[in-house]
Amino acid sequence: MSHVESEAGTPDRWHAQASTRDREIVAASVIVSCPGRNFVTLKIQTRGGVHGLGDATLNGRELAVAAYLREHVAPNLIGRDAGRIEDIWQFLYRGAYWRRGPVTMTAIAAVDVALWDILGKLAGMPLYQLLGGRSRDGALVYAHANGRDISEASDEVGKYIEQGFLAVRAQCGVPGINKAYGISTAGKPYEPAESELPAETVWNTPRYLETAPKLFERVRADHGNQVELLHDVHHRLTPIEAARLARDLEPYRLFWLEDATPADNQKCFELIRQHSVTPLAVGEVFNSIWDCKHLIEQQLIDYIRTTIVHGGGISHIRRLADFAALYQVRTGFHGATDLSPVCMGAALHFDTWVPNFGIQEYMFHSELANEVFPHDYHFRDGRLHVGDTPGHGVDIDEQLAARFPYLPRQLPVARLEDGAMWDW
Ligand code: GCO
Ligand code: MG
Repeated sequence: MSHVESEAGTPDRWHAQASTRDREIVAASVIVSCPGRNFVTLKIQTRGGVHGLGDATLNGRELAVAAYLREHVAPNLIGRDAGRIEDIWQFLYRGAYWRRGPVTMTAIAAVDVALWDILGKLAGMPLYQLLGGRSRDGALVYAHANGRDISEASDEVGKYIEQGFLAVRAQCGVPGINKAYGISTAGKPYEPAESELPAETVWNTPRYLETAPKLFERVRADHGNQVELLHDVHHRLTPIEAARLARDLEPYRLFWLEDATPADNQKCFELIRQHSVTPLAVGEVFNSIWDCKHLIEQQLIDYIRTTIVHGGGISHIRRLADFAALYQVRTGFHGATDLSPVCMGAALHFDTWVPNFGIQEYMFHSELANEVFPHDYHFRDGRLHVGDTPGHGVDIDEQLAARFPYLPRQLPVARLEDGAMWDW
């Protein structure tokens, strides 16, 4: 299969730098590596010697995406023109017959981001420039503060403020709960996928509902009203419980309350909205514009968190962001450490351009992960700033990556005290 046409002699820069023959995809390889945690990376190479990278990491289900890419996607890419980003997206989405779902959309995202990266390198431009240029100097980010109890969590918030963060997410342990969501193991950065088989945690809603407002009362008392505060419920409440929490938190003026109830049935958010003006954020487990259509159209949320990596890449998230803008819903991309620096780089370029930007989640990657994925974005004055490297500005040291083979790791599960399964 070949899509090679002759465009020799065309004078403009694009054609001067890359004829369609140079843009032909000659290789697509999947790199699975565990520099502290598992990452899946797609590398696409062109005949002209340019390569692009896309993140394909789906936490706890990494090898499903790796196999989807290796077995079902890569053979379809060989011989295609890397410049036909939209057509390749449509080919992988419509052409596969089986649409949507986290595995498919993560695989499509990896291809899409790698192609945008190639386009940037060919054009000699950073990705934000290709999207339409800068809308802002840097992307406001929020850090993760957590503690075993309220006082430890509030101290952690203080440490991030000292480091220059303007927005901090706060989570704390709940008395009587053995492992509340978001709390790290003794001094280590928070990483939920810690064991080969899922850790079993226990959940108690009444205790949590009692603790969370006290946490924010204390954080506001300790740190004042300047810092933006966020909180993640991680899908644990029923709609009416979520409504109560959202109302109880109103005095502390949260930037957002995240995943207050599972969003499978989007109408559930109507109940929360009827009772509270606390801004709501949803979407890290969504993978398509269709997953959030009702929430956005009915103005049931304020921030959409679907990411570049799990939401079909730049091409699809751009459609989602434009749709959300019609309803004044802003972006707030998921940015936990299980999204690789490749995703972070792409997300930051998007954040730098997208008019309806809200905030970007930012958990620090380990030093080792940063060495495996050298990048040019950096934190300054509460914001992340992208560089002007052509493409998304993130590369991979394949030799170093090869030294850290895949380790099976799964996310925890939650059960109620009587043993019944609950949402983690
Ligand atoms: C967040 C998320 C994470 C997820 C994790 C799952 O808001 O950062 O909820 O903590 O649980 O990314 O892979
Ligand atoms: Mg979350």
